[in-house]
Amino acid sequence: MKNILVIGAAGQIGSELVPELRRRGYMTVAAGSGRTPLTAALSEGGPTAVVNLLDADGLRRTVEHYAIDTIFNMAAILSAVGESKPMTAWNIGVNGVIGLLELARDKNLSVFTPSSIGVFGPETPHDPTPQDTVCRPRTMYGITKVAGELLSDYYRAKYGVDARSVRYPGLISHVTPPGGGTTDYAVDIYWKAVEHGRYASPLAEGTRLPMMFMADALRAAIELMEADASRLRHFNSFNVGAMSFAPEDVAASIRRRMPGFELTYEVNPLLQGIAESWPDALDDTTAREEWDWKPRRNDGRHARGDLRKARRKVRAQLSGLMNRKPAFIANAGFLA
Ligand code: AKB
Repeated sequence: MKNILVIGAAGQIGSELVPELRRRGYMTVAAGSGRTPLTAALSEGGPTAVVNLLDADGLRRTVEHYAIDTIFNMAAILSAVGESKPMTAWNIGVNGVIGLLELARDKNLSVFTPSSIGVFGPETPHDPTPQDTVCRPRTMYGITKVAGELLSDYYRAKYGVDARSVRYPGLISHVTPPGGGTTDYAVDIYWKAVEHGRYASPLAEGTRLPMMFMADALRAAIELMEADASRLRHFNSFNVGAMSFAPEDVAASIRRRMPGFELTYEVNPLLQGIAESWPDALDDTTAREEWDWKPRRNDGRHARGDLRKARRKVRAQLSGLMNRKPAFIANAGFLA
């Protein structure tokens, strides 16, 4: 891995992955679709490109121009949006991925396309969800992710393409808001806490989902791509766990900084249905064994109730958020 192209660089993961790769010394081209502008940090920190995942010729030209050897494909239509735009989800998640794998086959590229806990469904064991298990999702997002995993393994077996991936849980970050995911509440709740002092959760009390802070998510992607291929038996895709919590757990942690914070529930049946079909927690033993995966910011993944460490992380996250919104710090008086 030397010259890297990050597709979807303006998105939730891409916008933090690019600086991390550059910090680690990789020549990294930040590629957006042109719809969402790249942040100044991305465009001033190194080369950029406008790339449409579905434009094979444009993608090829960018790969050739920068002598790219590795692509991180972070373009995605998340679970909730996928339900209202199934064809777009299919185009990005399946047609985009197979086009990329064809290019990788031709140009001898390594490819990382994230998978998700969305590959699981109601028949999957939920706590913890094993590595090799039933993958029968009920969302278009999940279907595209299963197809992406299978296509990636197919291109690896048939054509020797170095395609690897992890199944991300819900990701928590404060740099770029996520868009259209079922786990988004875990980010949204902080913004609403800061802005309004209250939050109406679209997921019901007790809805526990696997979650991960962005720093770990970036490490998972980079460490898997740096891993010695001869140690890997699974390639697409690895369960990666960190922690699990429900809306009331986040609320409790926010209240430690903001005692008046109010959590109510306005359950969204679509999101609730998706969340109930997903794991409570992930068994990531395989990733730990094959490439030494270890989350740095976890809370004892399976420990219901004991969220002491998670709350510390949440407070740190809240501080990060407040650093971005100085006006709200003053208004809310958090730091008093
Ligand atoms: C979503 O909620 O759609 C994503 C995911 C877990 O893949 N955050």
